[in-house]
Amino acid sequence: MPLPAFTPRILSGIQPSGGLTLGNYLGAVSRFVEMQESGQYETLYCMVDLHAITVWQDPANLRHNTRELAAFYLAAGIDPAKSALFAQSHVPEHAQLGWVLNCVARMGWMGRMTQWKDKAGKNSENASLGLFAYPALMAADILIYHATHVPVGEDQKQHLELTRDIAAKFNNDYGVEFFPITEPVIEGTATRVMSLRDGSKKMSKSDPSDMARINMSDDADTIAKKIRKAKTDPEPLPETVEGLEGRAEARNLVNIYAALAGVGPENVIAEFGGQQFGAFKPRLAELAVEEIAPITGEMHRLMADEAELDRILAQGAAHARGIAAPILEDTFRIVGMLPRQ
Ligand code: ATP
Ligand code: LTN
Repeated sequence: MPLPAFTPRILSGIQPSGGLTLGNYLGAVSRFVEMQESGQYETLYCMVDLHAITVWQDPANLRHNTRELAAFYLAAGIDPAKSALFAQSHVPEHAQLGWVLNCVARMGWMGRMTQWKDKAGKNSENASLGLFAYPALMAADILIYHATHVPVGEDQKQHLELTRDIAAKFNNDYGVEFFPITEPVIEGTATRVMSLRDGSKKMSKSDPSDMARINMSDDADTIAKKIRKAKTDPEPLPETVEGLEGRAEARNLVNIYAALAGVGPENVIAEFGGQQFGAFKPRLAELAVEEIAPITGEMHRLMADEAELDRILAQGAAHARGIAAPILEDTFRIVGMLPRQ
């Protein structure tokens, strides 16, 4: 049976766990801005601080990182007049629905999540219960707004499939058509920006090597150095996109260039095909600096005015609660915690 029509609505989140990479920008925030500007959706973006504390966070750092992430969103183009921007913990309905969904999700589903396996590692007995339940809270982040679309990087695909399973099981268990079956939006040339040191690994803020990533806080010289030293193979760039097959590092640099320039990889190959990395890398560095430096500058400006940032976040949380509260109330009615209407 088709589900009722839902308002086209976007929710996405990033953890304020410190350090923001070019992967977060190209794979997530730049896409969030595009979707905000498309005018086709209501847009809500948050700092998922409840997710961040699934691994220990120093309180002073968490406060700082949450403001820094808010500044990043704003500097990259999230406009508080168009999108709700808020801290997840300030909208208590996330955690409240999270509990209900903990009771819908199955242990077996959670145990299969690759992020859980990666992050808990061999020492899962000592991982927090929150880290295990992480994807059910993520489902709540999305479903508390009846969000229809969720833009994320490729690494979040499995969590979004789980969100769909949780929504379908809730609907089925209670015989309702209440939660939408959310669509992941994993599009563009930068859905998986890879490490600069190893083309088979995701560029990550938690990589022990700082040379593996470009941080949004890196200055021009650091960015240029990291790109100059990025791992490549000895061949020149291929003449066709197909020629990137089996050349993970070359493909990654071409994709980063394409995403930064807002073109397809075929345009980058048309311009640089046949050239050596020695010629391509300085051009890539220039482009990266051109894109990142104004964002970093604006982040610093915004972070100097904490009161203004906090005001924007309070306004975002109030807006978000206006949507979330009636959906939580309906959920409680469905589950039997409030009288039927
Ligand atoms: P970690 O790398 O420590 O696991 P993370 O950066 O993946 O952290 P988040 O900060 O929560 O974790 O990620 C926020 C968003 O950025 C998600 O949508 C994620 O898919 C996206 N993202 C993160 N890294 C990349 C990457 N290398 N390429 C594309 N998208 C990315
Ligand atoms: N798990 C995500 C962060 C996240 C998220 C969300 C993304 C938490 N809740 C809701 C999209 C929608 C990650 O990037 N690590």
